Amino acid sequence: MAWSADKTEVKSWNEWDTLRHVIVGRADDCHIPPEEPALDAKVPEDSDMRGQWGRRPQETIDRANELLNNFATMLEKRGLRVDRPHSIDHSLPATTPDFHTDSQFGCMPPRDVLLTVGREMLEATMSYRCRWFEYLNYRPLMQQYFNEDPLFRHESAPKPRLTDADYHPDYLSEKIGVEKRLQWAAEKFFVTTEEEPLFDAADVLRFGRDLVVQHGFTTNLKGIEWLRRHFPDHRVHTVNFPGDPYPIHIDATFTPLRPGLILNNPQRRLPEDQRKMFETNDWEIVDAAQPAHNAPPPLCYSSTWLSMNVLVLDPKTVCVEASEVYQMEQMDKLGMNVIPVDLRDAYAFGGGLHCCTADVYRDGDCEDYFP
Ligand code: ABU
Repeated sequence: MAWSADKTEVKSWNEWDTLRHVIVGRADDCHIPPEEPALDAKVPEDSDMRGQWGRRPQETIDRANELLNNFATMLEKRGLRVDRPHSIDHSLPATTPDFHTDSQFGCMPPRDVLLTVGREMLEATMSYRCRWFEYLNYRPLMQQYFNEDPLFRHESAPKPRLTDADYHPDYLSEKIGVEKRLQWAAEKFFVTTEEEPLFDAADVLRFGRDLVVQHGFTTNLKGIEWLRRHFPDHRVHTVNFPGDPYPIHIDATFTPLRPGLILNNPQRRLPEDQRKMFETNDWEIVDAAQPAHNAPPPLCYSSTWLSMNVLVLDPKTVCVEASEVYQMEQMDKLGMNVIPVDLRDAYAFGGGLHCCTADVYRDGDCEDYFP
């Protein structure tokens, strides 16, 4: 049956089928959290974020919200239904019997927290202490979907304890250096240990029957094993990208655009032995264009490769950040219709166009793209 805006239905099996209903994050009350092990490991040693924490300046929150609101309005004008999170008070500390941190993060970006697989939305374990309660920003929406869609499955992965046993102390030293980080990434030695299952939803890409999951700082092997057991009808593939010294979230590294075509970050190439399933099924893996910027904007956790963090609206249409001229040009050459979206001033709040959204409904069913 065709999708109707009057009826809530949760369903999304992949990253590219026609998007009808989506969540767009908000910058409300976003904080830079105090130092903590896994978050620290992601911040480059020369970053302007080192040693800073507290509520983000109001003018930057307002500007990011302006861009996120414009993005949401543009999607609505194209006929999509857009929902927004309900911000909790992120200035409150996150405290459990096992840890305490003085503030939380925000309700950006939803893609890190919510994983939609078919008719299910799964709240990820998360791996930063400051993000432990972040699912609460989305609970009003989850309750609404549960009330309105009788087939919706609302799931939450086991909340991790996030004691010090979850983090390798080697990553806590003041100066590690990029060379050492690259060596550790090649050895698959990441900041998170195998104490308990950990994953962020943005480490998972959905290809119908197949889920491709990045092993890195925010997702450990036990987290991937948990996903494998949780989705027994899926094939779950572990990937890693040794060229990335700060490996969190797969969506500025590996970007499927449509069946048969994936962009790969040229500095973070998928190793040869992990390409087989794509190559034997005639999928093309193309190097992404260079970012247009030499550095991320101020107080930003992410790399310049948010250039390839795009939102696919359907297999022929893609939203690309408006200043990313090389990425837009490449998309055009690949036969995509490009919608430029101004979002760079919101990058600092946790990411780009893919990060700041979470799928609720896409057309299409669960296909097997790698028979
Ligand atoms: N959340 C995506 C960030 C990835 C990157 O910094 O490249």
